[in-house]
Amino acid sequence: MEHLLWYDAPATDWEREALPIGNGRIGAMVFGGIAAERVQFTEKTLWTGGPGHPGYDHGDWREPRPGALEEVRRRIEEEGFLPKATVTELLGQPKTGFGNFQNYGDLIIEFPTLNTGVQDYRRTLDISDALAGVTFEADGVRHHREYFVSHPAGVLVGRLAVDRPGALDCVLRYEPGIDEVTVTTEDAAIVVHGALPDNGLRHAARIQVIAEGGRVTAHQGPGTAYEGCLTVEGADRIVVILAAATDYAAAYPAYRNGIDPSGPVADAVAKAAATAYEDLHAAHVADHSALFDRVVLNLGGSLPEDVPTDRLQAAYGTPDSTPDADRALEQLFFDHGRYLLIASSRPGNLLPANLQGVWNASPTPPWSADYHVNINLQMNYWPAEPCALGECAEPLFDFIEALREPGRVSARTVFGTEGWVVHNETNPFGFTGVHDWPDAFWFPEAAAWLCLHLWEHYQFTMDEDFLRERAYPAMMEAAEFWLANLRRDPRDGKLVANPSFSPEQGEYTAGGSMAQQIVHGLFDTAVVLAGRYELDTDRWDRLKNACEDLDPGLRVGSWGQLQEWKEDLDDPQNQHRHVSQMYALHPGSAIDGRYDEEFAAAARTTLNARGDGGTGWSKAWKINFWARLRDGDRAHRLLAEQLAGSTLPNLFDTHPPFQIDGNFGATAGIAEMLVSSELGEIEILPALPAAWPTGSVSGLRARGGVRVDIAWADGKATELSLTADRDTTLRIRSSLSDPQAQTELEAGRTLTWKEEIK
Ligand code: FUC
Repeated sequence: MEHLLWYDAPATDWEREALPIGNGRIGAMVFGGIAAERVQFTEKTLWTGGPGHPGYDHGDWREPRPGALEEVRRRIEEEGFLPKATVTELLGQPKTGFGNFQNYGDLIIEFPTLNTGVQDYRRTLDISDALAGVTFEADGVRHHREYFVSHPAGVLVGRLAVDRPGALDCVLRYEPGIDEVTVTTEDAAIVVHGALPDNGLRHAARIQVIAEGGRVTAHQGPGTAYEGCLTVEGADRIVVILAAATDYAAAYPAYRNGIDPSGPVADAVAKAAATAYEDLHAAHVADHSALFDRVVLNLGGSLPEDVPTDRLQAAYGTPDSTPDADRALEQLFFDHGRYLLIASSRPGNLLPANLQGVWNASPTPPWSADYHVNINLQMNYWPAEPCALGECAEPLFDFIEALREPGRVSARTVFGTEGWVVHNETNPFGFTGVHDWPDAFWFPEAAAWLCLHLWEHYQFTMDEDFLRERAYPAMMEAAEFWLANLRRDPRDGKLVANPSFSPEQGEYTAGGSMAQQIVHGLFDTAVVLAGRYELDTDRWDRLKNACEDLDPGLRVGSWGQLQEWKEDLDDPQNQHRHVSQMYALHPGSAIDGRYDEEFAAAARTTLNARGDGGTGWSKAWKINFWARLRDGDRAHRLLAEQLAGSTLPNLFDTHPPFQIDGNFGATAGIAEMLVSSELGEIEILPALPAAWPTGSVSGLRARGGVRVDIAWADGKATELSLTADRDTTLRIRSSLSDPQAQTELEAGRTLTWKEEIK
């Protein structure tokens, strides 16, 4: 029950009501319609744009622009800043062939005889088993439908059953979400294939029906009443298997694997169709719950049995709710974020979770449902490590790897230097260059920021092979880019990024705070790694020297704020959603919310000025900020703002529109309120709000490769257990342990502290 989203009516609205299922690659939204079921689906690599689209250029300058970058740099040095429009004209160019994530289409299941006497309707999503369900009674017959997308089997599976033998009659058809699709039938399957007109990406899908009792007929066209449909008559139950794939490959420059996807799709369907439904089901549930069950959170609430999730969410924080129900919804929201990550990002996926995870019903979704890397893609992966879902971040690591080659070309073309780069947003086809939207296109710091996710993975797992083989090369190449591109600031001789642009704010300057903080974070880590691997002492020296001369991007301004720019230009009235100068507090760690009093105070001033509003993802970020500032009540207030004002009835985060980063950011924020693990110290309940006096959490992960289990009552920890993967020594900050002592943890052995019973 505590992991159940449920509703008492079918969904009519894709964004607000339909319920998401997915295996990271195939995403589907279940509507639960009575006389017409709609299962809208897509495949993560089904994208327009890229090679195949005429004139695709990766965002790299089509013509050389000798002196353009130098002119921008020089004028910023001379004039202090340059207007957005000027820089865009000098350095930007219109996007060509960036593309959009596509909607593959709908599986529609019509029930011609089903339209009267419906009662007892329920539509559910069990996030602990990753099962969507629909049950109701019609004309005395009980209907039960169940859907999941299996990661082990690589297919979507549906089972539709009735409790009166032979009472199931339906028509299944496919409605394309893309153009120029060929739809035929064979045996008991709808067979779909084609190539996107935009870029020639080949795609294939297959929908097979296996009936128990009754008869399945595959209708051929053209001209027949059910052209391209499957009809089922007099069945007891049917199982539907759906597979989809494209010939996309995450490999520059062709981005195609050369394999007709119809073959693999037919194989996957045949294999699943030869497996008993119960076995598919059991393998799916085991696979999902092995990840989902790693973390168990209890905030002391319980879901009221008779209140559906949409009403629970609508009542949240109002007199129509109760503290008990509010706590239960907060807990559900945390778990739902973990569910969404498992459903939208699994190892081997070729692409990470995009702005909508793996769910999309439009040929032109907002922001293309792309990979914005000025915060959004990074936020998607904030919960991965603390919530023990490190392997769900594999597609992100693969994506970073795949960006290096095109990113190298962009570094050479736009900057004339070594290293790799990616700007404000990217696509599956290595769009690492620039475009020309003045408010947001220039953000070469994104590569460095992405690399810090590799470092985070190491910190949480202490996986030395990963660090040496995957993190180190990508980070060093990003560091090379910055070694070649930092400029000495004539104002004070420090090294700065020039031009730099604080996401969606102001004009172009040199040494904007976020740029400096990100590069600083990268260099700090790169120095340690270069020293450790001793592969290149020259580079080590250059990095050490640059680190010393680098402007850290941390300044307190005239009204006590954390400055967004090197000059004191901040407007106290600015309430914009991007609070980029706070990177050092979160996700960076240059500002420690406990010890760096001056900067922590400035961060508070800035956050107070920006206010508690914003888009969904902005509120989610602010939960994390306040957690790092050790203000649990304020973090909780932001969570409440997000749940009440930026959450849809199906619990999708809304920017608006639906944007999944806010779901992930909030889940990460809740974890951050419960366990912090920066600077070699694990702090227990660093930002516990008064609203959560009693509770427990188990299975959260801390840096150093440590599992953390906590129980608390009256706002204080009553029991704490730590289990390290490897021998390690840490400082533990909790009311149960001596904060000054270093604690030795032995690999695999659990150390437990308990409140003394007086
Ligand atoms: C950034 C944000 C917008 C939106 C977009 C996808 O540019 O400023 O709010 O989240 O990414």
